[in-house]
Amino acid sequence: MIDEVRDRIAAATRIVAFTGAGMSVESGIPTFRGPEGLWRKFRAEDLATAGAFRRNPKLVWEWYDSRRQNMARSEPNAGHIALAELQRRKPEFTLITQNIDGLHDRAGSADILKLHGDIWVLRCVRCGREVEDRRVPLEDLPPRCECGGMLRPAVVWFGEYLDPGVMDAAYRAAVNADMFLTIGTSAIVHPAAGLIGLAKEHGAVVVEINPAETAYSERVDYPIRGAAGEILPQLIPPEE
Ligand code: BJW
Ligand code: ZN
Repeated sequence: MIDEVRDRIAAATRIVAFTGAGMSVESGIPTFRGPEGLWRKFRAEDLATAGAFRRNPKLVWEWYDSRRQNMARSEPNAGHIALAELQRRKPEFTLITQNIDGLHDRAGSADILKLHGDIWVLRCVRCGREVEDRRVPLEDLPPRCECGGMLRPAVVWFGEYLDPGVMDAAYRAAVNADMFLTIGTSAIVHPAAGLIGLAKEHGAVVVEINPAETAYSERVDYPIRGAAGEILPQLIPPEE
């Protein structure tokens, strides 16, 4: 199956790569779901909400700060690097990620559609100002804006809307794709996961790269069971 998919990628033009937390596992960043996804006995679903932040901003910030520290120590893996290389070969390539860790940027990918925001950007809950802040660890939690308001991570929590401009661009890329790679996502969080079915309905060949089955496995054309950092370099080999 790997050889066939490699040839199809080489022949495709409008390729979309859609990535989730599994993309960064080999960089040392845990996924959300499964036994590794717990942080101090809290589930992501209990922490990644505006309600949790209102009730206990310090607790939610401690979670984000500990993740920022881990992400700052991590490096892009061979999978991130292969996707950046694919973009250099294919002018109509689009990278859509659910990840907030910044590893695609650091691997050299451009024009990334970040559906769930960016952990390195902070937004004031009072005046809305956004600032990039890469300090780890942050000194005082929660961090404060110049206006005195609390800063929050500029990420998308459950029950919050995704940026409509980013989502529109993602829908357009999915509808127009001839090849759609879904990589390292459990495909249960919407509206992001809906992109896979949308691409399929509009004629894309769908490839899934994941060591485990997902909510979409039965509907994809090529389910490849394996780790992103091992499979992607095989699908996107160095050019002769
Ligand atoms: C590997 C690997 C290796 C391991 N290589 N792979 C329709 C139906 C039902 C519910 C809804 C619906 N539409 C909307 C909802 C509600 C909700 C939702 O989807 N809930 C579901 C849980 C059911 N969605 C929302 O609330 C969204 N907003 C919205 O809909 O707004 C409209 C609205 C407004 C008001 C009221 C109602 C609706 C927003 C969703 C935001 C998600 N945010 C998070 C946190 C971001 C910030 C942060 O990081 O802290 O985004 S949650 C978390 O899940 C994060 C991820 O991006 C997202 C997806 O997770 P992902 O990436 O798939 O990770 P995992 O852990 O699930 O899977 C990892 C995979 O990797 C596994 O499959 C492994 O096997 C694999 N793997 N090693 C390759 N080496
Ligand atoms: Zn402010």
